[in-house]
Amino acid sequence: KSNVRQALLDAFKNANGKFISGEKLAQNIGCSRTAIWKHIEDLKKDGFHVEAVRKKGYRLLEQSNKLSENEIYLGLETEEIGRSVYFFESVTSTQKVAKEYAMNGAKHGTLIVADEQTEGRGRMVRKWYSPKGTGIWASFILRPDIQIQHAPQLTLLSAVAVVQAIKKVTHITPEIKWPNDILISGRKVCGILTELQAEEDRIQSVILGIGINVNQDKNDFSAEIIKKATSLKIELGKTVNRSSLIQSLCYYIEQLLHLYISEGFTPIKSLWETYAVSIGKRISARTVKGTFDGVALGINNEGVLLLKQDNGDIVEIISADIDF
Ligand code: BT5
Repeated sequence: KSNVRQALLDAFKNANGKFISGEKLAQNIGCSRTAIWKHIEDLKKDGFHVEAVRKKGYRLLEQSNKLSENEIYLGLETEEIGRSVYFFESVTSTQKVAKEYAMNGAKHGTLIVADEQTEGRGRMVRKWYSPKGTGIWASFILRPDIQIQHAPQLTLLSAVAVVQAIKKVTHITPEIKWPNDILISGRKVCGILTELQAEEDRIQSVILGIGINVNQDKNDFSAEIIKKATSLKIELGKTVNRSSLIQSLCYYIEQLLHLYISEGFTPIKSLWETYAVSIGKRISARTVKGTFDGVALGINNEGVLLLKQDNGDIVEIISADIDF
């Protein structure tokens, strides 16, 4: 990535939609006006709307809805999360790409985003539909200094981050269905997949996969999921800017991670509980050990779901699909 381009984006960001002259840009960034002009042409190719007016200079108009590394970088309010961002037009799965980057030493906060996934994955061997140009298909490489058994807490932390980011950008407050579904009006708008790479009992990296349905229309969903899935556009009635949502997601992940590292899981748990749908309700949990029916009491400090069966026994559910 070119430094000039980055500096240019920063300058536009600071100008807040006002004009800056080519001369001033060249001076501040320390390159020729021709170089500025060339980089502006590149930005336009990436979908930025840069307006050029004689005697006034350049200004950046509203953001485009095309994803790119620079589009995500512009407006990022974080120190670590998303600061290293890699964008791909099409990949098999961002989880796969992120794992390779993690193995090659990618730093904490590195973000892999794709416009399309051809083999997007859910938990187990389930499929995650990731059609082109409509959603956020993203994997974060995290290197938190925590013990392996606490890793499931990161899924819950991420769910809170997704809820807060969606709320910030759309003013809709989604609900969390334990452990990893984000719902709006009872339909799934986002799924989260947390995968670990560990050695002995130390975490090498956590690959946090987040899939958000953003701009799909109703008929964009396959028959398999049309009844249970939704998108932000369907719920809001208008298109949502994906870059803004990614930036917001980075922001909340970073904030919540700071909170988690400094104060532990307790504050994350209470945030999670304010957004959770199933607590206090009768649910049915399908696990590898069979199906358990009862009332969901809540989560414990490990992020494990507590289910009270009709005979009064309390079962700890570590991983399951929940019906209610
Ligand atoms: C999940 O699994 O919900 C985790 C999904 C994680 C996707 C992200 S995208 C970026 C990263 N790269 C990947 O390859 N994956 C991650 P699970 O709880 O197992 O739910 C999977 C089920 O959700 C499927 O069996 C379908 O029923 C349903 N589903 C599939 N695609 C969907 C979509 N786009 N929207 C809503 N539901 C969907």
